[in-house]
Amino acid sequence: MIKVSERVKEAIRDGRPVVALESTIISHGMPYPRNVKTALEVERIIEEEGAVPATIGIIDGVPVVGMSHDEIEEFGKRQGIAKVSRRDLPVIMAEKKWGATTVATTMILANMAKIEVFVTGGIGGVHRHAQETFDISADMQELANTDVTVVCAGAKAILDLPLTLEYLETFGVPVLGYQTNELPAFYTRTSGLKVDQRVETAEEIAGIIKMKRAMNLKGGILVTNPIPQEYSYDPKMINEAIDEALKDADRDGIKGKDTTPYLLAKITEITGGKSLDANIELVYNNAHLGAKIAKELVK
Ligand code: PSU
Ligand code: MN
Repeated sequence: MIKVSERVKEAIRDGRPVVALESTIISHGMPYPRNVKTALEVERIIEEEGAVPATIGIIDGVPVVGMSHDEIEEFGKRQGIAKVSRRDLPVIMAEKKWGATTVATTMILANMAKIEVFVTGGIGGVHRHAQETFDISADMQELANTDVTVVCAGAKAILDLPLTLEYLETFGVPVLGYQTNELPAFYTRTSGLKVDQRVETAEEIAGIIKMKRAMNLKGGILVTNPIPQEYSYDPKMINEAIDEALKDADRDGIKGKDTTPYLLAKITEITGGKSLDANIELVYNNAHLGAKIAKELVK
């Protein structure tokens, strides 16, 4: 029921490194045409590092693992592509629609295709005031249950970061900090919160993934990779933008699956596009690391 591209299929069969990529970041995370340019550049970086990229999305109800450049272009351009998390997957497939995969759905499909490493920007998590709203991203439960390592730049401060870490702890998800002791907060390198374990190399990360697999401990691993210093955003300015975006969301009555895309677009608007530059650079940075981990894993 899923279509794996020939290139990805062959790479997996031959034991070569493959890196999965999501498509919600393309259709709901960034504006056209920079979304397409970024998605293609991420694929190029992964290839340059010696791994095979597999961008995942749903086309006419068929999950595609390893979209073509034309398909990525269409994904970036097309209006009205549904944001597809775990609960939406059977619906969008049965109704033969187009769907952009979130972290949760990309993990599910990568796992079906036997891809172990997945690169993105930021994950969904426990939202602020989740105590009242119950708004916890399905990404959290997917990390708890699905055997894929997710490389990200931490999580945005649109979330409640301490609660997000508590949730991951409860569900047994290791949170690794690549060359850092602190959980990175997406636009900034620090959050004041500790990761479970600092790791120095891709080899060390691969060692942890292999051990988790050998022990049959189900679930993912979260690798957090801080944005490079030169692209990181001023913490005061970004926090002001985030607070403003949260207020706007409240005023506009934004709820459920619309919350994250709304906040991302608002922050881009408020920062005059500067946050988007940072967002793109951190994804590139994650692509380098993800490819290196995938290469170590197949050794
Ligand atoms: N956070 C970001 N950028 C993103 C997303 C989250 O900084 O593009 C996207 C990812 O696809 C993630 C999804 O899986 O939003 C989470 O949405 P929700 O909170 O509705 O689960
Ligand atoms: Mn939500």
